[in-house]
Amino acid sequence: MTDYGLYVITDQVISGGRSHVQIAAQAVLGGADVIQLRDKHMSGKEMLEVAMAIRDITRDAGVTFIVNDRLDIALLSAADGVHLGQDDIPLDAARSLCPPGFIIGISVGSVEEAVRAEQMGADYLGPGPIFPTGSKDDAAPACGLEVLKAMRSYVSIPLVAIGGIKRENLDAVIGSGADGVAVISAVVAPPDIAGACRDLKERVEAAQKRGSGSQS
Ligand code: TZP
Ligand code: MG
Repeated sequence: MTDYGLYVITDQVISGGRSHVQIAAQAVLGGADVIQLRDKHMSGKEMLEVAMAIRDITRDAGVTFIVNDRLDIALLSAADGVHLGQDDIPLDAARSLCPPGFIIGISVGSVEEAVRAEQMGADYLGPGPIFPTGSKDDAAPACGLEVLKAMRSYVSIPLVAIGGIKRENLDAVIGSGADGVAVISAVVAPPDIAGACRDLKERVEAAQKRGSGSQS
């Protein structure tokens, strides 16, 4: 059973010069449960090297490793899974290339998308953006906590909420049915990435004790 509590997405644009690998290493130190490598600009060659380095770090620490968009890079680096958006390779096509147990996560912005992705066999969903975000160029308008709550009532696979999540609103996100929170700026922007992760992880765990997600 994969723990999605604190799901950290790497981003070299807002990291103050720190690389994907450095971000991942710090996030693992700070207790992240999942690391997602996300880069919209890197060459395949460079991304595979980075993915392999993050695979080593996460494997040693027992942390789940997911690659955004690039199923080829995920498979070649022996990542645990891939995260796909609504406009990426369709889930069934992706699944046909994956080994057993490979994780496929899907971004969803509505209850309809969430139900469809679950029916097609997604392992977890990334509902969002929950709040406004500056970390995704083409982000849809924020869907808010009400949509998250509605998704929770319609699907039973893990929900890893994303978009504008930080220490101040994290309790409400978990309290609305999320099993975990996916964050970029809340941990990648601060000078102390490991410290920011520790703080968020503590809060996720406390909120999980109070609220309830899918429990899966
Ligand atoms: N998908 C939906 S919102 C988002 C992505 C990749 C960006 C999340 O970044 P932040 O800084 O945690 O709002
Ligand atoms: Mg994508």
